[in-house]
Amino acid sequence: MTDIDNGPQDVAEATDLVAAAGQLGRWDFLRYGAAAGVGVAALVHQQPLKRTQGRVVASSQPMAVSPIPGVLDLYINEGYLKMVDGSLIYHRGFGDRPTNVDDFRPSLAIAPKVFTASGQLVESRSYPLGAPLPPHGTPQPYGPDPANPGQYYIRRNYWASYFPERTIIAEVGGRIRIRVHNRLSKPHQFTLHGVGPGKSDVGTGVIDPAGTAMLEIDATAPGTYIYTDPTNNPVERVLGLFGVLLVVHPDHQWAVGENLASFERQWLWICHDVDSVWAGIEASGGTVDPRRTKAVPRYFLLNGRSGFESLGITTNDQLNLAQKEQTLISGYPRQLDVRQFGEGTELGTLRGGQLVRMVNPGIVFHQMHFHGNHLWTVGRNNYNWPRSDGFVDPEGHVVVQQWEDVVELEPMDRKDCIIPIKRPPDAVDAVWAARKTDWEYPMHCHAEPSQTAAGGLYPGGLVAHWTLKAPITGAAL
Ligand SMILES: [Cu+2]
Repeated sequence: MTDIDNGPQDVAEATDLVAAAGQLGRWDFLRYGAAAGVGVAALVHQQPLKRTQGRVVASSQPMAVSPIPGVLDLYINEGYLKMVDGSLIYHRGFGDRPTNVDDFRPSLAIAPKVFTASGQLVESRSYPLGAPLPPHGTPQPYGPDPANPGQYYIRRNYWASYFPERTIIAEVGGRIRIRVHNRLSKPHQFTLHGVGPGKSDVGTGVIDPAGTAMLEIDATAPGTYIYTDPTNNPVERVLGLFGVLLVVHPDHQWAVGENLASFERQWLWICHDVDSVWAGIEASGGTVDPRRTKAVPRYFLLNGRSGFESLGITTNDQLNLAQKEQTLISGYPRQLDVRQFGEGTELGTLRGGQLVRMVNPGIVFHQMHFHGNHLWTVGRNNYNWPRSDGFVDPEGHVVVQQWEDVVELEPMDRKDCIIPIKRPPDAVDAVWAARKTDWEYPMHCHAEPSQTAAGGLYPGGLVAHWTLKAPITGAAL
């Protein structure tokens, strides 16, 4: 049995969609920002309602469509996900393929995808495409740094980074083309927050049950963006309808942007929290009123994992490896001084750290606390913080690049931070010289409830760690 049913009706629909793509007059057609040179079009093509069975539209008839080259198909699905304590909790999500509520492995998040500047859509967990993959997620050094015992030169513009599920990467110059299929019984939407002119939201608008809509927008401004279903805000987002879009300039793949912080590799951390009461209301056909039923999240996830699963210490080697590749930061110690940030060496290597893009599509205020090294925060919500002449914004936040022990992450926040991967300041010479093993440091959230699962299981929540790698045996140190 296959998940994909290309019955005659589906083929007809796909043909219809392809035909429609060439004849926009048949579509409801919205255009934003043409004057600004930002080509944005939301194309909404409502299909007739399909046979309804119970509250799930077409539950016995998955609606897989024929792909259109360069177009990403997102299926709004529902299903149950196992939390860190074994509980099954109802979720919705933007999936890669149509699955039903009773599917053993529901598709509620997409494998990472890349829209290239040349117009291709490529499925890839790593980016830049074709760059060498860091073994176990750890970039290997160029060689020892003779002037700094125990430290290494790191490679500039070399290693790829791994990305978690839900990631969409778009290269500047390319076009983001997404076709969204609503397979559920209520209306939904797909919105890219802040990618439009003047950082406006761009979305499909309402997609009725069994409907399909197409969203197209040029990738123009590098940065980190959140996509969600804003319906009944924030309920659908909390139920799982969210993800992250990275827009990257193909000429600056190892930097936040031109003349901005360079990095060895990057990490995307997507925070999320799960309210099982809300999930239960929606699973039984109700609609959550977030003012009447106050949110009480009971599970807190980082890149879709919590607790021992997030830390990669399970009996599942594949899961553990994926956590090392995409979540658990690691690197070799290097000499780094943020006053000469991103400077090179005579060997063409980089004195720089690694970039952590922290993103919070959830509804909890997080306080991400790193042991070992502080982080150097370089921007928030695609506003690059200045290195001098800082200011205090209307909410009281200091806006200037700075060392942060705890990185505050409000709902819908995106923070860009450089983790320096350097010798910890409290490691005295004798300790540093005696170092033989990897040093692992916790990352936890100081909003303590987020460290639990199911209202008490500790530390079953949003946790991670980062690793300062041990000296390489045989290296000239
Ligand atoms: Cu701590």
